Amino acid sequence: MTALTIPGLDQAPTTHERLLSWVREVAELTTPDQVVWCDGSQQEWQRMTDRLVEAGTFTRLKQKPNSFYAASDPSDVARVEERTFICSVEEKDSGVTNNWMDPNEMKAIMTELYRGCMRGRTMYVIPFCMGPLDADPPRLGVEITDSEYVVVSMHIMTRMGAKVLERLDADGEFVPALHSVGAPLEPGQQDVPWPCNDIKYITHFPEERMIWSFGSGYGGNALLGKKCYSLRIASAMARDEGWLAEHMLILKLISPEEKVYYVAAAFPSACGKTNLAMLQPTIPGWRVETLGDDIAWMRFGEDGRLYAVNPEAGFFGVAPGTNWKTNPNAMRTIAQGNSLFTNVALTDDGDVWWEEMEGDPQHLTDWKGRDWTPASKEKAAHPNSRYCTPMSQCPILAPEWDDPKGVPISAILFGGRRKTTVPLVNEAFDWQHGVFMGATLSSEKTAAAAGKVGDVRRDPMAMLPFIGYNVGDYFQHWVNVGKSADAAKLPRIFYVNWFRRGEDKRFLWPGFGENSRVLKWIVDRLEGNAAAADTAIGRVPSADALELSGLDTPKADVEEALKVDVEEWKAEVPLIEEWFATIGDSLPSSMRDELEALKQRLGH
Ligand code: SAT
Ligand code: MN
Repeated sequence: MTALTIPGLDQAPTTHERLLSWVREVAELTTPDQVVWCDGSQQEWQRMTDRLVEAGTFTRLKQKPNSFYAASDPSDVARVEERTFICSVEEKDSGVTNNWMDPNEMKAIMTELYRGCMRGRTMYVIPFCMGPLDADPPRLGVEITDSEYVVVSMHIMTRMGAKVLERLDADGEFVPALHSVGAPLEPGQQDVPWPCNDIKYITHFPEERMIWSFGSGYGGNALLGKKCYSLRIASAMARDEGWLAEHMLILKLISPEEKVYYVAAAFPSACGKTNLAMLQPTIPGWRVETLGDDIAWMRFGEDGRLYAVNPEAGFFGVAPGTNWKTNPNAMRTIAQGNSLFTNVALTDDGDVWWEEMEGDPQHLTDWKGRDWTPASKEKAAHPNSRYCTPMSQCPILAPEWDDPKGVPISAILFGGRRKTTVPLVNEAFDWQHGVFMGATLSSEKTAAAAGKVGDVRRDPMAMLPFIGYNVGDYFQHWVNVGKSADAAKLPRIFYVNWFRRGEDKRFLWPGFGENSRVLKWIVDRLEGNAAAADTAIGRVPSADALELSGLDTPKADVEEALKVDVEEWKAEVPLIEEWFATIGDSLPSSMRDELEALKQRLGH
């Protein structure tokens, strides 16, 4: 009875039966005041942003057109990994890297949380598509949310609205993604600028290809097309269908001879992924164009090569540290406006600021709404504050970024943040050895994360919080992908470390635009034009094999950055053994073989 009285519910611009019945079921459970079907139009953006300004969630920026500042609840600033679940039917299919609960048990708990949770709010239905709309098949989803912040963020980060519904009517399949901030309003109750709930669940049902999220408004917890769909659910789809869904940037490198190479690269957070995606080469004649900064879906093409598409349509980048020196192209992208900024600081003249940005502000409003001056002890912007900006505004966007075919990947890079042991660049002997490199990817914890700073943790393929199934099966899938292909057509795999330090703790390699020198060596390798020495851990260049002209760094430092120290690597072996032991029986035997082979080569 109640459902029939919810305004908007019956004004669905679709006849898709499964969608209609799911929307009705959710509306009956969550009892919103009204239902709105999102069309993705400019008018909708206008309406939503006006409403968010009125609610106090958004502050309109005076210095950037059509752009807004938002401050979250101080408790709702990041992904909540301990509240993130992979509810596969069998626990073993979730694996040691994920939290698991029986799907029926989880549904019972969350159904009670969802009951009446949209009271006093509007329920939005957002049809969206990850990746190009004319892909075959298009990867469609529908997010139901009670957050206007989510609606406008999805406008930027995904293809969404009426055009998606058209495809949906024709193709049928979609991933249902239910989201609520979990903050119902009693009649007459004043809303807060950032509604959320202390109880949070970010839940995935991989067999059903379904996502349920409750209690948080933050990006990765609430924009369900991103990590939830495009990595956790998509990795399970990819396993079943023989492709890869990875936490990788996609860049296009153009040589002075106008030869084009596409590179995909995986790094854990705070290791410069967005900066590398938009790199400005320091070596003359080389250019970089961007196709994506966070996620790559890779499928074999008819020619047997691995082709990548970026499922997203926007950048959701970490703001602090981004400036005209570290990432001029990100700065140019946001300067055009049409962007959202969350948990950064606000300047007195109505612009945004964050740590390490140019300028020397004497007074700001910090992300918690307090006065900030250079004497303040706390940072003005939260370390995980974000800009959300359309990719189409990126001045170095590759024109083929929206091509449903994707781009053929020539090299895959893995990397982490290591002070010692791991050389600047190192090429795998073959695909399986490259999978081993990815499977043992390691990075030091940064000050932003919990735990002892500098502690090395394994982050396989930089996917630790994003693998939607058992990590051992995931490694096996990577090995299988290599076996199913023509080895000569597979991307070559490299491991990079921009963060190695010398005796006095200084960085041995300058990073940023200078990383183009490493990219050049990599494509020279592909062309058979660059030397490398076989070491115990892989193929490593000497300093002479790198283009170093014009580099300020002393050659001795570069040599140090490239060094493979057998004693350091012998000390690394037990750490890898410990990591593999946690995976247990599902670890593929090929990964044990690779570890044994490494030990042999080290004379261990
Ligand atoms: O999860 S998000 O995509 O919002 C950001 C991140 O933590 O990588
Ligand atoms: Mn990411």
